[in-house]
Amino acid sequence: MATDTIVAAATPPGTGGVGIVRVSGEDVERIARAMLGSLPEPRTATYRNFRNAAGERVDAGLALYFPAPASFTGESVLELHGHGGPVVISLLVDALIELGARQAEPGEFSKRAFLNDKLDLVQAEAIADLIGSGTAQAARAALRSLSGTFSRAVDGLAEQLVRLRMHVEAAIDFPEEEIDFLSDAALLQRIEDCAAAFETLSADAKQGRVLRDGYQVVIVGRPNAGKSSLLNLLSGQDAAIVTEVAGTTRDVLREQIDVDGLAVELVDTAGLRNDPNRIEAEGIRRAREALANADAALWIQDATGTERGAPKENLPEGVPVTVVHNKIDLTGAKPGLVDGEVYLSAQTGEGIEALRQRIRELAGYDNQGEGAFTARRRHLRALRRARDHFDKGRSALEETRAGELLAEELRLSQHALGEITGTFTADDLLGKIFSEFCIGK
Ligand SMILES: Nc1nc2c(ncn2[C@@H]2O[C@H](COP(=O)(O)OP(=O)(O)OP(=O)(O)O)[C@@H](O)[C@H]2O)c(=O)[nH]1
Ligand SMILES: [Mg+2]
Repeated sequence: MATDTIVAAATPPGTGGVGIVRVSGEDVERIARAMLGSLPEPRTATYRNFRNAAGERVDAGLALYFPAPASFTGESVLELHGHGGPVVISLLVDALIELGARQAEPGEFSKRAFLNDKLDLVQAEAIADLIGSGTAQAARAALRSLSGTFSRAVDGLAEQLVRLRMHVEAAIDFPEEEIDFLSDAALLQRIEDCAAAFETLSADAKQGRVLRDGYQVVIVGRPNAGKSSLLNLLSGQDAAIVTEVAGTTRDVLREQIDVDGLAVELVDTAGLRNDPNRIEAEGIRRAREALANADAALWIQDATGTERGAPKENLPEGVPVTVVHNKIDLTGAKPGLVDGEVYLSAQTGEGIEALRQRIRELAGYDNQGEGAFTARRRHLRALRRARDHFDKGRSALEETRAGELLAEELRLSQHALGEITGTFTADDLLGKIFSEFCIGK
C-alpha cells in the first residue's frame, strides 16, 4: 500500500526530560538521511544531531530506526528522542515537514498499524483505552484487550459459528436425502455450544464496558429521604448539603467513587415531589434527565415512612431500580441486603457494605475476574446484533425444520462479530474510531 509519510509528537505537550517525535511512511529512509547525515543501524539507539533542511541543528538526541515491516505501524518508522520542550519539539516537527513529512491526523499511526495487520481493531482501541484508563483494574483489563484476550474470544466464537454453518450447509447439499435437522443431535449440540459461548462473551464484554467507562448510579427519592447523606457517606466527603429541610438539593451533583476497583459515578438529585416550586421543578427535570442516561438507580426511602412526595412508580422505564431503606438507626431494622433491597443508615454507616455489594452485582462486576478485558459500547452493540441473528436462525430452524434460514442468519451473525475485530468494517466507521484517538497515537 502506497502511503505518504506522517509525523507527530508522541509525548504529550508541555515540558519534560525527553520529547519523542515519530515519523512513519515510505519516505522515512530519505528523511532520516537528510536529518541525521546517514541512516542509523536498525533498532539501535544512536546519538545524532537533528538538522533541518537548511542543515541547521534543531536539537540533538537519540535516533531509533525501525525498517518496515518490523515496526509499530508496519511501515518504516523513525523515532527521535530529543529534549522535552514544546518549542524544541515543534521545531523538530516543522523540520520533518520541511523534509517531506506531513502532520499526522489523530490515531493515524494506530490506523496504519491496523491496516497493515499489526493489530486488529479491538487491540487498536485498547491502546487508547489503556492510555485513558481511570483505575488500575481498567488499565490491566485494557492491557489484556491489547494482548488479544478479547479478540481471541470473538474469533473463537466466529469460528464456532463457521463450523456450525458448514455443518448445516453440508446437510442442505444432499437434498435427495430428506433430513430432519431437529433430529441431528450433533448439530443441536453445536447450536447449544454457540449459545453458551454467546452468553459468556456477552457477560465478559458487559463487564469490560463497565471497566472502561465506569458505572453511573443515580440516587433518587422523595425530599428528605437521605439521598445527599448517602452520597456523602459513599464518597467519604461532605460533598452535598444536608439539612432537615425538605427540598435542600436542587442541582444535580456528581461524585466519583471507587467500589473495589469499579469506577462509579454517583449522581445526587433533587427530591421528587408533586407540587414543587419553580426551582425544585427544574431540579426534578434534571433528575429525570440524569436517570434517563444512568446505568442504574437507587430509590432511597425513609424507613420511618415520614417523607412525603412523588411515588416510586413514576420513574422512567429501562433503568434498573434498587430500593434502599434508609434511617434504620431510627427503626431498628437489620442492616443488609434482603430480596434485592438494601437496609442501611446513611447517618451511622451500617449496611453500607450491602449497598456496595448490590452496586457490584448490578454492574455485573467481579473483582476476581482475572481474565477481564476492556470493551466498548460499539462492541456490545455488534455482539448484540450477532446474537440476534443467531437467535433468529435458531428459531427459524425450529419452525421450518430446514437449514437454509439458519445458514443465512449464521452468516450475518459472523459478519456482525467481524465488525468487532475489524475483519468487516466500513471505512467511515474506521475513520470515526481513529479520529477519537489523540494525535501521535
Ligand atoms: N437518623 C437518621 N437521619 C438521617 C439519615 N439519613 C439522613 N438523615 C437526615 O435526614 C434529613 C435529610 O437528609 P438529606 O440527606 O438532606 O436528604 P435528601 O434526600 O438529600 O433531601 P433533599 O435534598 O431535600 O431531597 C437530614 O436531617 C439528615 O440528617 C439516617 O440514616 N438516619
Ligand atoms: Mg439532598
